[in-house]
Amino acid sequence: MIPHNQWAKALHQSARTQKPRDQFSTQHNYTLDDAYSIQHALIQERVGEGHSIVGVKMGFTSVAKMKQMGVEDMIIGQLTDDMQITRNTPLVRSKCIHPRAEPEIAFRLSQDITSPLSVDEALTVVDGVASAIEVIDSRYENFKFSLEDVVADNCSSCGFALGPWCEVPLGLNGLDMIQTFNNTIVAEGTSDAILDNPFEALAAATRLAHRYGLPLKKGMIVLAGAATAAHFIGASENVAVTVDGLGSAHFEVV
Ligand code: OOG
Ligand code: MG
Repeated sequence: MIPHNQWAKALHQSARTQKPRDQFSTQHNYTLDDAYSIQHALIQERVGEGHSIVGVKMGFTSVAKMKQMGVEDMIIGQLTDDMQITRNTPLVRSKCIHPRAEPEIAFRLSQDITSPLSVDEALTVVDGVASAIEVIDSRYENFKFSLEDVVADNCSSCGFALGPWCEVPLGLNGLDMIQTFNNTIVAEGTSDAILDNPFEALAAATRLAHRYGLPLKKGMIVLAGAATAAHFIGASENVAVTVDGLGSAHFEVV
């Protein structure tokens, strides 16, 4: 029997004390269903602190990310309100272990979603699209994990910043995505890197959310997954992501 709650508390403690821990998979065999149960308990730790769930994030939707992390399946994690990085709430480097930033696209849901959607259907349940930066910060030593380990750890979620919400375009193909640290380019890619079409990531999010019982409600955010490999964040950096036609997301590291 895998002690889901105990592992969730351990992961939460690692995040709150900035102390990375050993992977569970090196000592134990556990399933993806176990991993999503642990993730659920981990999110309940945050909810217990007074935070609320504001969306989901897809992971490993690009070949660049799968290669960087040595993992080959799509995953889904959850976003809580305290993860949002804004002008007034910058990323505090000392509250992270080994944070990395990656360029993403965000969707805002126009309605509650209760069943898996096709790509064509997914296009109709969104009322805003934005450039986004995701900050990931694995709670495992050296950012090393199995598929189950990373799912249990809420897919390395740490923070996210959004650009301005834009009207939903007819398509999101062929958009250049550029990430800079202090105005120097650190990663460049295109939106096609995200499953050939970022709306595919949204459709996949509806499938995985349904499969694992994650809420998708009107007004929630869906991050489509990074278009390029992620980059380590140092001290005092200004991080920005620009997506062609969608403007920029940015934040300060303090
Ligand atoms: C897991 C999270 C992956 C993405 O955009 O592909 C992810 C990790 O790389 O630690 O967020
Ligand atoms: Mg990501």
